[in-house]
Amino acid sequence: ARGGADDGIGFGPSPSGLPSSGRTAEQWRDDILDKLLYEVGRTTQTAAPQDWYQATAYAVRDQIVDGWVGSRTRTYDEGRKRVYYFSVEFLIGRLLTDSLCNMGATAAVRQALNTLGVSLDSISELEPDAALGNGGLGRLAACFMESLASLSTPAYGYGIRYEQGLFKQALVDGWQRELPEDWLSLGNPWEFKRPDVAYPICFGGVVEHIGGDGDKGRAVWHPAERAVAIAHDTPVPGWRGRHVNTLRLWSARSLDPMQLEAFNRGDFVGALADRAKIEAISRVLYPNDETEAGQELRLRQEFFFTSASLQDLTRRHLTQYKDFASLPDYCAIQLNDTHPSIAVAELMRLLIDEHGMAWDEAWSITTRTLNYTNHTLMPEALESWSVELLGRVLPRHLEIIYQINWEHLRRIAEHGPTTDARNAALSLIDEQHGRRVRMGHLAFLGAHRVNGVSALHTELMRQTVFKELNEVYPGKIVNKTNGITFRRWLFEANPRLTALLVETIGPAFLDDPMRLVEAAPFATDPVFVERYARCRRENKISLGRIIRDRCGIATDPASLFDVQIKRIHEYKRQLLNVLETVALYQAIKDDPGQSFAPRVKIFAGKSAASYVRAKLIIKLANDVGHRIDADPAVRDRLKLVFLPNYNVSLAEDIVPAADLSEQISTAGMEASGTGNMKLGLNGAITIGTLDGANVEMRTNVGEENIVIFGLTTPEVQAKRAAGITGAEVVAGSPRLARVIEALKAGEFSPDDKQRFAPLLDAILGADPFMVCADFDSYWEAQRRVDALWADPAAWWRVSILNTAHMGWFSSDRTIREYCAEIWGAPTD
Ligand code: B1H
Repeated sequence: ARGGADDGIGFGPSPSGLPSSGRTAEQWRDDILDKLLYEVGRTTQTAAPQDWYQATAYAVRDQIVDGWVGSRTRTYDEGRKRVYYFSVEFLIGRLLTDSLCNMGATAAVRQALNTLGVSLDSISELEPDAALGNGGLGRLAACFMESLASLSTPAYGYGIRYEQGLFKQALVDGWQRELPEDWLSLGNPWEFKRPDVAYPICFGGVVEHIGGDGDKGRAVWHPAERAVAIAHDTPVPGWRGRHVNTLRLWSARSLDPMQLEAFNRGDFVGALADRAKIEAISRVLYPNDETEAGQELRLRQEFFFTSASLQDLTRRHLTQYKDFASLPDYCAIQLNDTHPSIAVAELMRLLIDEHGMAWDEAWSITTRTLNYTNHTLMPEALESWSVELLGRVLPRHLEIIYQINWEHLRRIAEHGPTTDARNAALSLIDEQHGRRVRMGHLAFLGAHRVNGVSALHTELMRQTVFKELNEVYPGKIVNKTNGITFRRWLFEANPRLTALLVETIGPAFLDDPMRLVEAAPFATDPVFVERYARCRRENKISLGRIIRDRCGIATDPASLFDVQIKRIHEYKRQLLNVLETVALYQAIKDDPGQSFAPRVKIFAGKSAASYVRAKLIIKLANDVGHRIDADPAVRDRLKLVFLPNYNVSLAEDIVPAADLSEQISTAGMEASGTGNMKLGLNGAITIGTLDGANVEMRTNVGEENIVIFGLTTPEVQAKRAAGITGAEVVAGSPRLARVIEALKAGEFSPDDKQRFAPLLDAILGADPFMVCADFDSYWEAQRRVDALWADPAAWWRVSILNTAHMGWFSSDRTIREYCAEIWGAPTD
């Protein structure tokens, strides 16, 4: 049911192979000149590249706004159910190229700018990445927003308008340094500030109980502090610009510019300090990935955006539908991990205290409206708040949580005998670690559905963290395997391959990703193979320029580009990859005659600022890279480069140029992964463990088209239980032993021979991430990769089949599943 008169855009074929809107280059030229003069206040004579970027963005935005208004009207008039995606992170990246792609305007705008002597590519690069997220979780939220719009599902993304996004990473002598990210310093042409859309957000104070109903009754909260949340809206156009949703991000302001009373008393500094404390809420993104910060400011951030969003959507619902009983029929809320899980208590509070509803009805509405996605089982990432902190910052919410827990444990007791141990596992309160509220448990109880993000991860949720809750609420946990938007990760990131595919199998796959499978028969067609390989080569030349500019290292596009790009984490095992690089270096030096594939190992990724071991892994990769680069004996056969400041835009440059995709986490630890899908879609062959969505990638592409190695999840569990140390493993692996020896001897850190001792101690001891245990298997898998590389026909067949079989990993498929099985929300 795609196409039709209502979109106002007559998409037809264009030279790039992508559809184009009906707007001509002349029309765009007029629009851009108009914006340059009246929005930016510059003329063609005075315009700097930044001004051209702004003018172009404003011109494109105008076209988006028409669809935005139309989408909102349709949602309202037709009484369509709305989806609300609550996420403390949205890792968006740049919006100009994305908007142009979805509006079908790339070719015409490029041409319009050309006639003005301006290059679209160079002004696009002036746009700073909106980096309001850390990694996969935040990027997933951005892909989902794009797919929701592309499927015409009415949706709002709700989050925080951080003034500073994820820090910029610099490498100083191979060490990570964090620099502030001022993405808003030159303005943001995509957002609309809504000073009139503002809600009070309260903290602290005391609670007064009014009326009857005991602990389930109504209360009045007398807060000690009040902030104001102000909305900033960014339109999110879907593919072909037909439907446009809203990303609404909140910024914090103090209630009155300066607390007047203190000001009048003469306490200027005190008044300003209170203001600064409130405005700090939306100042900066916490740079942790999969580690809990546990600080008061983080709790305030989480409550701030959750409360504002709930106030906003309940007001919208009440305005349209007049009462709350129908809330679950017209509104589905998704909690992206536990970060917004205070929503369970806040929605209860709004319904009971602010709107006078009885507890039981409020609970029924809450648990039919909220849903929760879990993204990790790693203990250090499972959020919990101490009762002391929660009671101080959100006293009324702590009461509500206690009451929810009481009702929950009472219901369990009614359903038959139970034990203390079982009750302790089921309780919202963890008594083992000094009385803490388990936010995952709270989200679970408050949700209609709880989902994991890959088949394996969901099964592990049932067996581990939510084992007891799953027994009490069987069927509540469902799986929704992650996906990625093909618009950004294929059409925009890889225009060469996209054009080739359109030419070869026609444009149908642009709207139906499963039709990529029609490329499969061409995997053995010499003409197609040659053209596919040429796309890759050109992408590698482009990436080679970036590597040369940023790392000062020349690369040969004939080498195998072996890529590991993601946050730096011990469980993701960049260390395993570096150790294998050292082993390969030693093997090449031993016997230069051996036929290893010439490789460029490409790393990129940030470490949390406080994650000492991860930062040391970055330093090790850099030290190994420099050593190899300085050695003429291997220089043309092996290189290791570490590209600084990994972000969405750099990913868009690396992904289309990758031959090999490293997805080598310890089995059972990567909930899904999404980089694996981006790289596979662009034809990189995966070397990986049976972890996260790699498992489903193997099913989709076939075992013969993926290189799997290493311990499986049950084997990891068994090894761990057996308590075998890394040192024992090394004793049985001469190759690994030699690598360890070289590192111990300081071969890669002659200036500080002990530098890497902490890394070695960790893997030689308990080796929790099985780096030693998986080393030989990984080495052997890499040699299978070498053998495949030596047979170009076989290599390209596998590569093309990866592209052809990745359709299922479109986030459109994921979102359709959420709509049908969790949200009851419409598509199209
Ligand atoms: C994922 C996180 C995460 N899982 C806590 N958990 C954070 C947890 O700031 N924090 O406190 C930030 C992030 N991120 C990732 O989610 C998984 O590791 C990936 O495997 C998965 O693909 C991704 C999206 O589901």
